[in-house]
Amino acid sequence: MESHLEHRDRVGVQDAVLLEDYTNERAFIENLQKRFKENVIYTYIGPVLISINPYKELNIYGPADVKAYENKHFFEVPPHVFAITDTAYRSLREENREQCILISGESGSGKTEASKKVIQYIAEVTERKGDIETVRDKLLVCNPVLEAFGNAKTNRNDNSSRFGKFMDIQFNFEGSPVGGNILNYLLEKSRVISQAPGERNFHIFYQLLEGAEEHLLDQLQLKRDLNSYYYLSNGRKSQHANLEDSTSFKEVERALTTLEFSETEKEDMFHIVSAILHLGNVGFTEEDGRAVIVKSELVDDIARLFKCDSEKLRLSLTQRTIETIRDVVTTPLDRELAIYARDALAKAVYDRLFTWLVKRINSSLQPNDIRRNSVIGILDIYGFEIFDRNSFEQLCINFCNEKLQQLFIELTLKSEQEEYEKEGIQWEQISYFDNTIICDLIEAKHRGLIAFMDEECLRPGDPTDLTLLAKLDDNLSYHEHYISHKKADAKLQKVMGRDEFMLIHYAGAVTYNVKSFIEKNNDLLFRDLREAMCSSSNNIIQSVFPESELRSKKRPDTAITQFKNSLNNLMNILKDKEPSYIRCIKPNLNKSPAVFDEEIVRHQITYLGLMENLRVRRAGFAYRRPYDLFLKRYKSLCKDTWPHYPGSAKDGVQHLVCQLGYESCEYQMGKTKLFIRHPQTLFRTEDAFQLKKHDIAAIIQAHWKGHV
Ligand code: AOV
Ligand code: MG
Repeated sequence: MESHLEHRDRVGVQDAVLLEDYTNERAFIENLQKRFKENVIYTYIGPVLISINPYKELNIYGPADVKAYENKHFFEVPPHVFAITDTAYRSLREENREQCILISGESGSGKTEASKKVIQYIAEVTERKGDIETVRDKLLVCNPVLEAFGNAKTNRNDNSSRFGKFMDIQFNFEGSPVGGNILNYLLEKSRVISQAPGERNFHIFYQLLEGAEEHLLDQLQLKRDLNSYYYLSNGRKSQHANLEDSTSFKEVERALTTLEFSETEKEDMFHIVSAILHLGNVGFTEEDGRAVIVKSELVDDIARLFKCDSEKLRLSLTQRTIETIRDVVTTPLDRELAIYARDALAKAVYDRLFTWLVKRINSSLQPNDIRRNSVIGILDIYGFEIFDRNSFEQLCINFCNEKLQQLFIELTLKSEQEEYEKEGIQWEQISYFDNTIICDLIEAKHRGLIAFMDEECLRPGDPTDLTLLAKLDDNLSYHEHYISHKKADAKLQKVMGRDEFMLIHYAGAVTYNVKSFIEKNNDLLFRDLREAMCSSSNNIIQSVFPESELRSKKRPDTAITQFKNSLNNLMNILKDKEPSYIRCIKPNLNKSPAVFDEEIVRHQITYLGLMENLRVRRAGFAYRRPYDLFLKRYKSLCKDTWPHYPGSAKDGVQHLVCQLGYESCEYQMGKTKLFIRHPQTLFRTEDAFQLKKHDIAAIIQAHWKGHV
């Protein structure tokens, strides 16, 4: 049998707090690498789970694995996403504490996959009967639908989430799932009209073209040829569809059925998707400064698919009506503006369709019983992104990651401190990088980047992307995390464009190009287009383009302000819950299962603050166990406590640690828990326990042999 020590040599330690030199980054990475080589992708820092993307299917999520983690205490089993989930689920059931599982890491590191494992685990360990079975099935099929409409291939990840989601699973008092709810965050809708080289549009377009039955395609007037659609090809040769596109479409159709979408709803959805594809093919020429639609029949087809007034749609693509206090003025659009209007319509319709879809799924997940249920929320958002060219969308995505990092710092460090206080234990403060300074740079009232951006967007006159940049440069260059072109050193100036600014994020420096910032932030849809959509009799379009919107005179908040508000709401939701953390890391940039690129991993460890996390965890007491659990596990190591200790668990543990020869500086007795300073102490105890278990097993075996 492999000894505990030999095992440790081969697969490393399962909790980084057990590393002898916990300040040594090299040792920390080596430990992860050792484990990765052995296909062990999970490691802890105390209660935080680190997950390294294996980029291959591992046989660790089967029914036997679920069983192995069910109702087990965290430290009795190897690190796993199931262990994190089981702990959260038990805390919810037994202590009635609301939970959230926060998954972070950069694009392609495995967040979405981890979130699916969490749901899978919960689905498998809960009862299968009646309504609960139905809820369970529905929870499991939300993902394929959301991913079809909200995920796309990017250069970082073939299945990249282009929206954020916070999914609640609601449990009744017995701990059975009775419903769910999804909050969605800012979909990257610009992808509908164009994609960076090598990237794709949202999966659903390809799935529909590849996987739909002939009669559906006929009905939607679609051809099975990706290159026929400008929004999929951008004038280049289109990306090929994947083999999976067709299978995924079948899966989406089945999922919609499970979620109880009606035939009409499905039909309405696919009509909209198809109309958007056709819309991209509407071309314009220009006569006397007026845009003229090249193929007018195409607009008739689109109007048929949108079930809207064809003449209204045609006009809305070529003219613009502005209502002033005194009168109504209609002006023709030139070719450029007509293209802008067409694309704005495609983006708006897709974005609203996505929001409708989430709402519709939510209505299917609503629990029958409206009594107060407790929830486990799972947060899976788009990871931190640094592309060659970063735009408004990356600014929003990276801001979101800053907020999450801030929450991580607050909750892990704060909760650590609180626990010491609660248990009456002394500890020393550890310094760490607090990214609040960057969050403030972006979101502070009146003087943050968002405030200046909105000010410029809403300014009368003619704000442009460049006047916006000038305003940001003027007002923010003093800040150490904001680098303008002027402020940049000579080397940086060479690579930074004059239409760019740089933010030093917690995860690295990102250069943002301001092109289209104003347009994307204003997010306006000409009134004529909204009117055309309001004339639709497609139920979905009717519900997402209500007539009341036309009557409202109030200008909606800008895109980034809406996003900021929804993020701050989310932070408030999360703060009330007990958090668990999964920190995802990608081992290389090539999606390769065999390569552990130390530099790439080191970078992520740095910005995720994992070394600081480890130092904080170790600064005080690396290990802590409730008295009863510690006693239960190790009572066989002391004759006074074996098989039962007559007094309190705390006294029992005191006996036990004296017997084990713990020095007084090595541990402290808290109110409910034993705190152990150095992990080696616990190691010695665990080794002694393993030996004893082995001995006892041998004795029992010998005993039975003697009987045969
Ligand atoms: P992300 O959610 O973190 O990126 P994903 O969860 O989509 O990343 O993972 C990217 C890909 O890595 C998946 O499609 C799988 O091929 C592979 N992968 C990840 N985790 C595992 C695992 N546990 N086992 C096997 N393969 C895995 V983004 O959504 O881009 O930020 O916006
Ligand atoms: Mg994802």
